Amino acid sequence: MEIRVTMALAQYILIFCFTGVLCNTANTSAPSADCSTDTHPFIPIGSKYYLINAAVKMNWFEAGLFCRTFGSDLAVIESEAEMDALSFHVTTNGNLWKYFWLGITDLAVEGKFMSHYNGRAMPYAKWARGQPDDSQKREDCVHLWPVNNIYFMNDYPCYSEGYALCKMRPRPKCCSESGLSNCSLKKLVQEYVRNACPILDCRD
Ligand SMILES: [Ca+2]
Repeated sequence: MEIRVTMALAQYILIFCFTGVLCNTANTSAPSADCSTDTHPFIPIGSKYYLINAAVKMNWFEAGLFCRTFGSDLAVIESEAEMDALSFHVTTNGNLWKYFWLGITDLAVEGKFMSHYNGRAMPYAKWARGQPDDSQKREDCVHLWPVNNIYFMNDYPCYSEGYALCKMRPRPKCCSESGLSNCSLKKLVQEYVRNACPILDCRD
Protein backbone atom coordinates (compact mmCIF):
# COMPACT_ATOMS: atom_id res chain seq x y z
CA MET A 1 0.00 0.00 0.00
CA GLU A 2 2.78 2.39 1.01
CA ILE A 3 4.73 1.55 -2.14
CA ARG A 4 1.65 2.26 -4.27
CA VAL A 5 1.17 5.67 -2.63
CA THR A 6 4.85 6.52 -3.06
CA MET A 7 4.77 5.56 -6.74
CA ALA A 8 1.64 7.63 -7.31
CA LEU A 9 3.28 10.58 -5.65
CA ALA A 10 6.42 10.08 -7.74
CA GLN A 11 4.26 10.16 -10.89
CA TYR A 12 2.79 13.48 -9.85
CA ILE A 13 6.26 14.80 -9.11
CA LEU A 14 7.43 13.66 -12.54
CA ILE A 15 4.56 15.56 -14.18
CA PHE A 16 5.29 18.66 -12.16
CA CYS A 17 8.99 18.37 -13.00
CA PHE A 18 8.24 18.31 -16.71
CA THR A 19 6.12 21.42 -16.38
CA GLY A 20 8.91 22.95 -14.32
CA VAL A 21 6.47 24.31 -11.76
CA LEU A 22 7.27 22.61 -8.50
CA CYS A 23 10.93 21.95 -9.24
CA ASN A 24 11.62 25.59 -9.82
CA THR A 25 9.71 26.45 -6.68
CA ALA A 26 11.56 23.89 -4.65
CA ASN A 27 14.94 24.99 -5.92
CA THR A 28 14.46 28.68 -5.42
CA SER A 29 12.52 29.04 -2.15
CA ALA A 30 13.77 28.13 1.26
CA PRO A 31 11.15 26.15 3.18
CA SER A 32 11.72 28.23 6.29
CA ALA A 33 11.25 31.60 4.52
CA ASP A 34 7.55 31.77 5.40
CA CYS A 35 8.35 31.07 9.01
CA SER A 36 10.80 33.89 9.70
CA THR A 37 10.19 35.74 12.95
CA ASP A 38 12.90 38.34 12.37
CA THR A 39 11.26 41.78 12.47
CA HIS A 40 14.42 43.90 12.30
CA PRO A 41 14.54 46.89 11.74
CA PHE A 42 10.88 47.25 12.71
CA ILE A 43 10.01 47.83 16.35
CA PRO A 44 6.84 46.83 18.19
CA ILE A 45 4.49 49.66 19.10
CA GLY A 46 1.17 48.51 20.47
CA SER A 47 0.25 45.37 18.53
CA LYS A 48 2.00 46.28 15.25
CA TYR A 49 5.56 46.80 14.01
CA TYR A 50 6.91 50.06 12.59
CA LEU A 51 10.03 51.64 11.21
CA ILE A 52 10.25 55.33 12.12
CA ASN A 53 12.79 57.43 10.26
CA ALA A 54 12.98 60.61 12.33
CA ALA A 55 16.38 61.56 10.93
CA VAL A 56 15.89 62.35 7.24
CA LYS A 57 13.15 64.61 5.90
CA MET A 58 11.43 63.46 2.74
CA ASN A 59 8.38 64.35 0.73
CA TRP A 60 5.45 61.94 0.73
CA PHE A 61 6.54 60.08 -2.40
CA GLU A 62 10.11 59.70 -1.19
CA ALA A 63 8.88 58.50 2.19
CA GLY A 64 6.76 55.86 0.46
CA LEU A 65 9.76 54.66 -1.54
CA PHE A 66 11.85 54.59 1.63
CA CYS A 67 9.32 52.22 3.21
CA ARG A 68 9.27 50.05 0.08
CA THR A 69 13.01 49.51 0.32
CA PHE A 70 12.26 47.75 3.59
CA GLY A 71 9.38 45.74 2.15
CA SER A 72 6.82 47.89 3.92
CA ASP A 73 4.47 50.81 3.28
CA LEU A 74 3.69 54.16 4.82
CA ALA A 75 1.55 53.46 7.86
CA VAL A 76 -2.23 53.37 7.58
CA ILE A 77 -3.69 53.72 11.06
CA GLU A 78 -6.64 51.41 11.54
CA SER A 79 -7.98 52.14 14.99
CA GLU A 80 -8.02 54.54 17.92
CA ALA A 81 -5.86 52.12 19.88
CA GLU A 82 -3.22 52.14 17.13
CA MET A 83 -3.35 55.93 16.93
CA ASP A 84 -2.93 56.25 20.69
CA ALA A 85 -0.02 53.79 20.80
CA LEU A 86 1.81 55.58 18.00
CA SER A 87 1.18 59.03 19.46
CA PHE A 88 2.42 57.93 22.86
CA HIS A 89 5.55 56.39 21.39
CA VAL A 90 6.40 59.41 19.24
CA THR A 91 5.78 61.99 21.96
CA THR A 92 7.79 60.08 24.56
CA ASN A 93 10.80 59.38 22.34
CA GLY A 94 11.93 62.91 21.62
CA ASN A 95 10.10 63.29 18.32
CA LEU A 96 7.34 65.66 19.32
CA TRP A 97 6.71 68.44 16.79
CA LYS A 98 7.83 66.30 13.89
CA TYR A 99 5.50 65.54 11.01
CA PHE A 100 5.16 61.89 10.03
CA TRP A 101 3.79 60.84 6.68
CA LEU A 102 0.96 58.32 6.60
CA GLY A 103 -0.06 56.12 3.67
CA ILE A 104 -3.26 58.12 3.10
CA THR A 105 -3.98 60.39 0.14
CA ASP A 106 -6.80 61.90 -1.90
CA LEU A 107 -4.64 62.34 -5.02
CA ALA A 108 -6.96 60.08 -7.01
CA VAL A 109 -10.25 61.75 -6.08
CA GLU A 110 -10.26 65.07 -4.25
CA GLY A 111 -11.85 64.71 -0.84
CA LYS A 112 -11.82 60.90 -0.84
CA PHE A 113 -8.98 59.86 1.37
CA MET A 114 -7.84 56.32 0.79
CA SER A 115 -5.05 53.95 1.60
CA HIS A 116 -2.29 54.05 -1.01
CA TYR A 117 -1.64 50.43 -0.09
CA ASN A 118 -4.95 48.93 -1.19
CA GLY A 119 -7.08 51.81 -2.49
CA ARG A 120 -9.71 51.38 0.22
CA ALA A 121 -11.23 54.25 2.17
CA MET A 122 -9.07 55.27 5.11
CA PRO A 123 -10.10 52.95 7.93
CA TYR A 124 -9.65 55.43 10.77
CA ALA A 125 -9.41 59.21 10.99
CA LYS A 126 -8.48 61.62 13.74
CA TRP A 127 -8.47 64.92 11.92
CA ALA A 128 -7.17 68.06 13.59
CA ARG A 129 -9.79 70.76 14.04
CA GLY A 130 -10.77 72.24 10.67
CA GLN A 131 -8.99 69.50 8.71
CA PRO A 132 -8.85 68.30 6.04
CA ASP A 133 -9.04 71.73 4.41
CA ASP A 134 -7.08 71.24 1.16
CA SER A 135 -5.49 74.62 1.81
CA GLN A 136 -4.79 76.49 -1.44
CA LYS A 137 -6.11 73.37 -3.17
CA ARG A 138 -2.77 71.66 -2.92
CA GLU A 139 -3.00 69.38 0.11
CA ASP A 140 -3.48 65.77 -0.89
CA CYS A 141 -1.28 63.74 1.45
CA VAL A 142 -1.91 63.04 5.11
CA HIS A 143 0.53 63.28 7.97
CA LEU A 144 0.52 63.08 11.73
CA TRP A 145 0.43 66.61 13.05
CA PRO A 146 1.05 67.60 16.69
CA VAL A 147 -1.39 70.09 18.18
CA ASN A 148 -0.84 70.98 21.85
CA ASN A 149 1.33 67.88 22.31
CA ILE A 150 -1.31 65.59 20.85
CA TYR A 151 -1.07 64.07 17.40
CA PHE A 152 -3.89 64.51 14.93
CA MET A 153 -4.15 64.05 11.18
CA ASN A 154 -3.86 66.79 8.59
CA ASP A 155 -3.85 66.95 4.80
CA TYR A 156 -0.66 68.58 3.60
CA PRO A 157 1.18 69.26 0.33
CA CYS A 158 2.68 65.97 -0.87
CA TYR A 159 5.97 67.63 -1.82
CA SER A 160 6.45 69.18 1.60
CA GLU A 161 8.91 67.55 3.93
CA GLY A 162 8.16 65.11 6.70
CA TYR A 163 9.45 61.88 8.16
CA ALA A 164 8.65 58.36 7.09
CA LEU A 165 6.46 56.23 9.33
CA CYS A 166 6.54 52.73 7.86
CA LYS A 167 4.37 49.84 8.96
CA MET A 168 5.43 46.24 8.61
CA ARG A 169 3.19 44.18 6.36
CA PRO A 170 1.38 41.22 7.92
CA ARG A 171 3.49 38.07 7.72
CA PRO A 172 2.00 34.79 6.47
CA LYS A 173 1.45 32.34 9.25
CA CYS A 174 4.11 29.72 9.67
CA CYS A 175 3.00 26.20 8.82
CA SER A 176 4.09 24.99 12.22
CA GLU A 177 2.10 27.79 13.87
CA SER A 178 -1.08 27.26 11.91
CA GLY A 179 -1.04 23.48 12.22
CA LEU A 180 -3.00 23.16 8.98
CA SER A 181 -2.89 19.81 7.27
CA ASN A 182 -2.36 21.39 3.83
CA CYS A 183 0.83 22.97 5.17
CA SER A 184 2.11 19.56 6.18
CA LEU A 185 1.20 18.20 2.76
CA LYS A 186 2.94 21.13 1.08
CA LYS A 187 6.10 20.47 3.06
CA LEU A 188 5.93 16.77 2.25
CA VAL A 189 5.57 17.42 -1.49
CA GLN A 190 8.36 20.01 -1.41
CA GLU A 191 10.63 17.51 0.28
CA TYR A 192 9.82 14.81 -2.29
CA VAL A 193 10.36 17.23 -5.15
CA ARG A 194 13.63 18.47 -3.71
CA ASN A 195 14.92 14.92 -3.55
CA ALA A 196 13.49 13.86 -6.91
CA CYS A 197 14.59 16.79 -9.08
CA PRO A 198 18.31 15.99 -9.21
CA ILE A 199 17.52 12.37 -10.16
CA LEU A 200 14.98 13.35 -12.81
CA ASP A 201 17.25 16.11 -14.16
CA CYS A 202 14.60 18.82 -14.05
CA ARG A 203 15.48 21.90 -16.04
CA ASP A 204 14.07 25.40 -16.37
CA1 LIG B 1 -4.63 70.81 5.80
